[in-house]
Amino acid sequence: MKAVMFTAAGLVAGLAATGALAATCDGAAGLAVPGVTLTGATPQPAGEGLPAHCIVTGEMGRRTGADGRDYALRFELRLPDDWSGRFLHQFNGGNDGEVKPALGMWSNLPEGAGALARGMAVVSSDAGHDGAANPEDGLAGSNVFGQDFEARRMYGYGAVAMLHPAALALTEAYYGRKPDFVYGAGTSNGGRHAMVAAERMPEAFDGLLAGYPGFNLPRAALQHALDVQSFRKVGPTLAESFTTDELAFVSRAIAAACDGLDGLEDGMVFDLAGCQAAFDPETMICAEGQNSDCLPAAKVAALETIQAGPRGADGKALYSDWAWDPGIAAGNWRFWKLESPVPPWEHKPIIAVMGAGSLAQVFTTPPTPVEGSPDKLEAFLMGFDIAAEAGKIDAVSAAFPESAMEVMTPPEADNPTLAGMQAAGGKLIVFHGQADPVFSILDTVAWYERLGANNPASAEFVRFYAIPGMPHGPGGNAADEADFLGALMAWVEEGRAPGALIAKVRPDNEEAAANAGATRPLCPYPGFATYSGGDPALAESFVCK
Ligand SMILES: [Ca+2]
Repeated sequence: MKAVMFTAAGLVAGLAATGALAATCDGAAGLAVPGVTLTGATPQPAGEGLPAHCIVTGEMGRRTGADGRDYALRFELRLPDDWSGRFLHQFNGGNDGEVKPALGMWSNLPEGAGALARGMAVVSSDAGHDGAANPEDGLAGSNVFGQDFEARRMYGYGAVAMLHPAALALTEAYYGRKPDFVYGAGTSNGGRHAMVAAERMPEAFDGLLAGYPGFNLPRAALQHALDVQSFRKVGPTLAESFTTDELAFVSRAIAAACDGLDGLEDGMVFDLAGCQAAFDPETMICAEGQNSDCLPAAKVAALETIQAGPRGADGKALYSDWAWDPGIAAGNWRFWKLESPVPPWEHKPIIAVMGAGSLAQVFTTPPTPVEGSPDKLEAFLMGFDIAAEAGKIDAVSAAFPESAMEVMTPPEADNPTLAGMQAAGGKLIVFHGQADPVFSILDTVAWYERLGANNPASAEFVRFYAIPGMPHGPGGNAADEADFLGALMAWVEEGRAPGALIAKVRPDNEEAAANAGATRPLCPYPGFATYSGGDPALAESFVCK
């Protein structure tokens, strides 16, 4: 049987003078790739900054799970009429479970810098489960798939491995030739997918982009239990444990100790390492009789416990510690730590239980079925004995032959070499917000430093950028918009290794209003931007130190 059939006559209209290959959607639904069932092919006219393209939809691997639920990997592949010859696998965030539009666009990228807008073919999938399926049993909805091992495995690494060759075969069949360059990119859980792919599928990608990656996701989920248990010691509810004003005070205290370390008091702390040494949280404790611009000792202690990260019975870190950064005042930080809406209760007063369903049902073995109501989810986290139960993220059973850590993380996450990627000639760019409340930038720093120690040549194919003030994704008082994808393309295609990238304060970011319009260099870690004189709004007034 032929692996790829090219069925539609006239599909390929011909090569344009530029080298771009033109094609149309006619007949795309007739493309045949083993294991793929196509469900549609819809032409999309040019508009909203996107070129005319064809949306091919389909699914793979339909099956009934061990839990009796139906599973399939659903995807969409967007194929521009004027194809640049590039392909991008879009890795999605959260719990997956949804075929996000295959635009290859993330809000850190400047307008027009997304993959489809650049003429790339882009594929996106739900990673093998339907998160919208509302289970009638009342269990935490988007995490229910975690009770089926194969669905966990697909979410962890199986879906990318299954879809990637099939999507490439469809792309080749559509255009009549293979892509010149193959990319993969994502943020959060999608950044995790990228880092997993760098180790598990190093030959499949010429370039990978990992934004604020949750590459130790099960460990990071332990933090949710620590957060809830610590916050509830200082408040009757999570949302009341710290007020917006109190977190703004913490932000000011951090800035007072750290902002000037980079030579300019602009609310952005570029000297990440210097700040961790310079800031003493206990200076925030109210003196006797003081009741403003300070915090009660118990609240400072709660923050210190949270920032230290979860610990085992032996006192050793189970995940990572967390960076002090003024971005702690960002709305996104509060959203993730203190006021997460949980569908379908998004209109109710809100509690932070975002990670509860995942820790219960996806990241521990055996899974613990938890009802999806906010109080049940919070109760699960309150009752989770971190020191005693953390081992469940490494546990296996007959029904779960690989642990959550094995399924979710890059195999060498604790001791990376990226030797496979090095041999294959791939490139990897990682970026992470210093105030990320979901995945600690210090975990990414530790990973990067270990990589550099294990494999000094990694400097030739891996770059890491820390973004001051940025929480989990764009936001905060941050210059968080930069063309990471363009930098990756220049590295892969022209051999131009990325140095400082110019980042912009996004005009719609009200939290960065004080720096509206400003640009800053993002320096390859461990370098950081330092003010060297001149207009403080301009990146050229900074050098990488
Ligand atoms: Ca500064």
